[in-house]
Amino acid sequence: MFSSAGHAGDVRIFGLPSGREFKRVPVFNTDCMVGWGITNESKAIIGTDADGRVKYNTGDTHHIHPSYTDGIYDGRYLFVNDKLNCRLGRVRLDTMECDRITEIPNIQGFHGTFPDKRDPVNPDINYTTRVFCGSEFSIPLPNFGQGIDDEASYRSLFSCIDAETMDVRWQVLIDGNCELVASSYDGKLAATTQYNTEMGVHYEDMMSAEMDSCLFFNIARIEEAVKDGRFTTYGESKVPVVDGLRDSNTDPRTALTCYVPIPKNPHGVNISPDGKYYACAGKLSPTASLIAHEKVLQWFDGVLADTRDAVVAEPELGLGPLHTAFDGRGNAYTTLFLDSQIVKWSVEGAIKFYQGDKSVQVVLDRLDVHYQPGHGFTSMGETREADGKYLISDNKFSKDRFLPVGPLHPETSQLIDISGDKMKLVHDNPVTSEPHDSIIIRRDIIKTKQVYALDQFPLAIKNAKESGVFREGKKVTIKIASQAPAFSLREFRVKKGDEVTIILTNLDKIEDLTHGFAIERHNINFVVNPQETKSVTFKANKPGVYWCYCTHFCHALHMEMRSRFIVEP
Ligand code: RUQ
Ligand code: CUA
Ligand code: CA
Repeated sequence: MFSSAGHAGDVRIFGLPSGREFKRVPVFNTDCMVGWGITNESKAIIGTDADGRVKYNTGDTHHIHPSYTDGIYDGRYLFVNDKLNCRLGRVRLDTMECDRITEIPNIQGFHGTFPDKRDPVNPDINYTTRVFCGSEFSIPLPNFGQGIDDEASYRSLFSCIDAETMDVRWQVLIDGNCELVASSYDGKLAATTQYNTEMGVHYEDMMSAEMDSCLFFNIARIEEAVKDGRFTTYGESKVPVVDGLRDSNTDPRTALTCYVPIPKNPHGVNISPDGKYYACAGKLSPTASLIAHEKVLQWFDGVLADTRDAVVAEPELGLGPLHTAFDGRGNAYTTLFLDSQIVKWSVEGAIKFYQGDKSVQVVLDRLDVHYQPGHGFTSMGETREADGKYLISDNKFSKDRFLPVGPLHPETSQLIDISGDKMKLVHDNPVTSEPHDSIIIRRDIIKTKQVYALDQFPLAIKNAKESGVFREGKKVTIKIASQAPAFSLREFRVKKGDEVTIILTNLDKIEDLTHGFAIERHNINFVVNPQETKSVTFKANKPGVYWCYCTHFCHALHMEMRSRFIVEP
């Protein structure tokens, strides 16, 4: 299970069904355990300001989704959003490390995100090449201080990022905002729920309407429009922005967007594993709205007159529906935040009921969870191979459930067996705040590298004999190797005022033999895994002797694994 860790800014990896946490992968946070935000290599990924400082060292990760091939996770990448600083991060699944971060222009509140599953026109591209990103908060465009009081002109954009280059490909100007995002299995559509079709700037305004929308994007047409030059740009951004506003898209046969009305301040949108339906949870409405993919396509073909007719069911489920998951056997599981429940319902049953057959049983089971679930998700549930084994309810509150640990409580992750007719709670465990959203991947899909290759790193030294102190004016480069239980240099000297770059290569080849490197009173702390190379750059300002030591327990002589860093006055 891979979780986005909310405002902790990282990604977490858990084993199932135990719920044991294996690893945290820093992405938008600073992590002194591995040196994320400290080493030059991680800073280059995170992005730096003109002074070489990390531009943002906080983040808020809400959603995490892997790349797909043929509608199934392919083990290449995980994509994770940062709502706080509008960035998309990418984690490589072979090393489980973040390798790219892209900041998206023209938006605030980047919330929902979802990779596409195939190309809408080219049948050979049956894998993820785009990542869709919704923006929840509307702002003046461009946002340079003009138009602050012209609240009616605030806008949100829907963005598309290239999954490989991580460049922002295009954006769509829309009415309303974006909440959660989903992508279709045929690659033709992306969807986003909208809770603020009122385009309110004030809290009350956002809840004034009985109906909001699920908004659909016609990907092929949007990319045609970009190719034909039918776009604008804002401010310094070069990203093409096409017009997806309601009034500009009234002719279905040319429309880029389709607004399907649903009640009220909807939250999650999740597509069923057969690719047929989008389930939108009503949040302020006790319903889920089921929208048929085929019907939305019919509207774009000019065959379906009224967009509301794309809704094929709207079962009443309970209070505060947030997210829906599927078991691959025709059942849906919706989290009810206010009722603290998971409700299991039949998709076909709900459709029949909506068509007028009031004898069908729509709701099949309810299970209390503890307490207030946000996301619920099933094993392989967001793929064509939803296996119907497990559902996890990630609950926002644990209250009295665990040993008290002070005012900040852990949250509760509850494992539910969904293989039978009735849901069965089989395990629960505390989780450090805040696992926001997660996905469960079958373990045979994930193939990791356990040891790096030395030549992956251009700065690597191949041999301890290459280590030394190399001076160029006031710039000093120190090349060191670590090999248990010693660093290749016992001491290294620089002068006050030097700009020092330390390049450390771990020459140990054995799996799991990680070394750390920290310098007393210099705020430097990072690890190098077997055959890995990392570097740090800093100013030597304080004359004196400073011990550098290995922080990662590596050997019986781990304590002795240290060197002197000497700054001469
Ligand atoms: S949203 S708890 Cu940020 Cu994932 Cu629904
Ligand atoms: Cu090397 Cu501890
Ligand atoms: Ca609303």
